[in-house]
Amino acid sequence: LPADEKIGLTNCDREPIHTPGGIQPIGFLIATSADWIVQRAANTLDHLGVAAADLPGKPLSGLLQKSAIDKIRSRIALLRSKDAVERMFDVPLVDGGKPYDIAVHFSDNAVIVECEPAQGDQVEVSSLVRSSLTRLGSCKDVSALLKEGARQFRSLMSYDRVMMYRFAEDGSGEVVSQSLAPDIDSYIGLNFPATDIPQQARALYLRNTFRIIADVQGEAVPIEPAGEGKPLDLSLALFRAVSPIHLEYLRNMGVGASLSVSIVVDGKLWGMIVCHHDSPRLPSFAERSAAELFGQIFSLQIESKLREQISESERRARHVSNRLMSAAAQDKDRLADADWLSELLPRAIECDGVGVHVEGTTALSGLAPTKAQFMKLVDALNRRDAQTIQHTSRIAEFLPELASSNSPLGGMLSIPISRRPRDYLILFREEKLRSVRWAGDQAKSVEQGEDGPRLTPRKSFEEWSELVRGTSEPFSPSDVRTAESLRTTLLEVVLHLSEEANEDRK
Ligand code: BLA
Repeated sequence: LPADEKIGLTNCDREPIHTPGGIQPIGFLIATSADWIVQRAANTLDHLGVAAADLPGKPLSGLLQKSAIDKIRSRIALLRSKDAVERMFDVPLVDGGKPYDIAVHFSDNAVIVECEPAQGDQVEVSSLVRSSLTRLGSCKDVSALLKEGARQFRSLMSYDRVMMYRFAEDGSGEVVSQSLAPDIDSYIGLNFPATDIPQQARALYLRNTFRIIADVQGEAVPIEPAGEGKPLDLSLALFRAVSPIHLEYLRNMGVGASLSVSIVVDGKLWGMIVCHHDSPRLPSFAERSAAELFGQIFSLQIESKLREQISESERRARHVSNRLMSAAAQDKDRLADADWLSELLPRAIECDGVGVHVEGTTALSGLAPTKAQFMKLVDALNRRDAQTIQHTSRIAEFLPELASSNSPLGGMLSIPISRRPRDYLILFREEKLRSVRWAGDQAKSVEQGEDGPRLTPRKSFEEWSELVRGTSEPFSPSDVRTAESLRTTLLEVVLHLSEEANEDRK
């Protein structure tokens, strides 16, 4: 960001993090043209004995031995898509020199070659992944998978803190499970605003599912030459230098190094496995491959459990629908029995309270507004489209007086249950802030950093609290589908009852 711009909720996502102009000094980087002429380079002095600034324009063959270049070339031939990265282990770059691990990929018209000293341990790690994946196989649902996943990932990668971070629709997120080394602070249940992982970062993590920050104190090494032409796009580069804003955030958290792996479900960034280490940490190339593999398989497992969850909730919704139908057929007053409804309905659609308004009678149960407020809500619904399901995660949109009243209500979903307007079944949800657990003092509170006090998890939480005050977890598309089908059932029941009433009158 330009130096005079203050960090805020709107400019975080304008930082061009894919072209930072530098790398983390994990190894050295060379960008070449298709005919193997070096275009740009970084950090080559320690590794090849030549300053990066002296390399542009020189052929790669003057730097690396032929066998190494042949290997790289054969790997490049394997790159099938523009987002693919190919790797090779233990390659001696110069005659008699130390072996390097190498990653290659395309960036615009350049080939990017990233080389780092080999640690040579790939075999052992891949068998470790296998055993941790076996444990995951026996998890029965998403929440068990998240818990066990954190535990397995920590035993695989040996970071001090491993968290499963799950995104909400609006890009904010929550730490939903964790595994900690002894004496490490807990972040479980903490929620953070979307800006903590801004939009362009989330987009990049969908494309490149692995992010490593080896040392939050480490200085980035510039890519030479810096000024000429389009900046080098490092979206897929492992060594990509880190946003200074994010580095400060991590330092304020007391973190020395981080690693994160995306959890991608149905093509969307569903969450991330986020790891912290107290001190700098660079897992070996092979360990990182294992982490990526773990992330891919873990994502598939989450996806499949979520599918099961959806069919299970559809099954429950059908069950609730049947119970409504048969109970109302036996006793039509049942439909005005809010206590019964507030026991039954949360099995189909998560809610904390229920209100019904049928044929002039009103009943409320569980978390609900006062009767007077409820009638105002019904009026407000009647003034809008009274024939369709309406819902909001901020009930004050319908009942403005709640905005300033410190009400525990967050969202509502209304199901019109008569042909003509006026009769409704309304579900209420609690304000999210009240249902969220805040680990409070456990998160390190850190004083003013160079970008202000904003960049700490605690400030983040406070800011997030302001954003979500008065709102609930939104009703999902699947909640709305369930509500539609309940509405159909209820309309049938009501229609049937009124026909019976007509029969009786004859
Ligand atoms: C990146 N922010 C990230 C990443 C995480 C978080 C996990 C991915 C990189 C990594 O693994 O470290 C956020 N980390 C968290 C959260 C927790 C955590 C929420 O441990 C909770 C426990 N960050 C800000 C603000 C800005 C910002 C205000 O707080 C912008 C002005 C930016 N975060 C930011 C950027 C990145 C980022 C730019 C991308 C870093 C990169 O990949 O270069």
